[in-house]
Amino acid sequence: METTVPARKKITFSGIQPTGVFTLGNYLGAVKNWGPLQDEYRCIYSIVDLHAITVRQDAKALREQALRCYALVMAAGIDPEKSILFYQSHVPAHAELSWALGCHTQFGELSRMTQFKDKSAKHADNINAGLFTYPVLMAADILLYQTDLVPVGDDQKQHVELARDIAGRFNGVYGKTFVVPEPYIAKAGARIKSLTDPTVKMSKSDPNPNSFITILDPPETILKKCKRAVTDSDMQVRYGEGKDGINNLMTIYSVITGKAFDAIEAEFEGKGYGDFKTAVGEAVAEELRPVQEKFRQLMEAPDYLKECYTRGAEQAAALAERTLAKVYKKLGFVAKG
Ligand code: AQP
Repeated sequence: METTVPARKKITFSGIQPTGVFTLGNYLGAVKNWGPLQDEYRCIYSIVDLHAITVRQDAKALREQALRCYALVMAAGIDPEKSILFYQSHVPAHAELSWALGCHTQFGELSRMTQFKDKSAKHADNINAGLFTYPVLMAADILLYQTDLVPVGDDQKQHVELARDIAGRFNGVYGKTFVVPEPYIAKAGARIKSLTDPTVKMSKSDPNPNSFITILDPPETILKKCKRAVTDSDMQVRYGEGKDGINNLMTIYSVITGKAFDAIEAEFEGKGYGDFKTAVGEAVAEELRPVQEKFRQLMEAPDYLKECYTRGAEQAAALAERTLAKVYKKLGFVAKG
């Protein structure tokens, strides 16, 4: 009798840093896209707290943010029964593989990373080695799980490409060890811009809170931030060159409502920016309402959250240790007795 081997479900891995309450940028560019992948893929998602300390953090605030971040990811649609959701620091294999991969990554490659250049400019008083080797840890995060697909915002594309290069190089030297992952970048919303300077990306660690909308902002704050968003003096809602602020608001509105840019232009034909900004604010508030509601419920169930992240770490560690053992063997380390 012929037996058919079921195809292995493809694996996705992605992470988010608990460096603050995540923003509309993190949500539209990454986390919102994670949920729909859960039925088709074996999804592995991590709160990447090891990455967060590349920038100086207050320990108490980081712990609280990390707990909220876990609940927020669940509130945004990640079901821990379907996906593996865990804290990076709970699985030591991430740091261990990072060391091994760091010994196979060139100084010159890391020097070219734009995030390193941006972050070292922003934190000139703390350009630490971790900030420099961040992409190696990210490569370890991805490669540990034999990941096929990495759903990220556009800003992380360069890091995923480096992970691909490292995987290819390691496989070339030691024989097939890692799956070479592909970035998975949403067509729309992959780079949401700051509301106060629409030439730069919206970031949760931006010192100006008016520059971003957080997932937990109340509707009146969202509306206020949208109304204050920097635009231009053209007064026409249309997507075009030199209209970064309006382009950004149109992108947000389009990703949330599913409306195409020309439909949005028609909807606001002859209307001022005030009406448009109000519509964007209301759409964002409505989109986030169920996420905020679910988040509040989860935060009232700390034991349940703990159960989820404990199980998540066990599941992740089992997979990660398998890859790490394979790597150590290929590198020539003596096996544990
Ligand atoms: N503005 C953005 N638009 C679209 N996607 C974005 N992402 C981040 N900002 C935007 C995506 O969100 C995921 C998680 O990001 P992260 O927390 O791991 O780190 P980050 O990219 O450095 O995000 P922030 O908000 O700018 O954090 P801080 O301020 O701490 O550095 C990633 O998939 C990212 O692409």
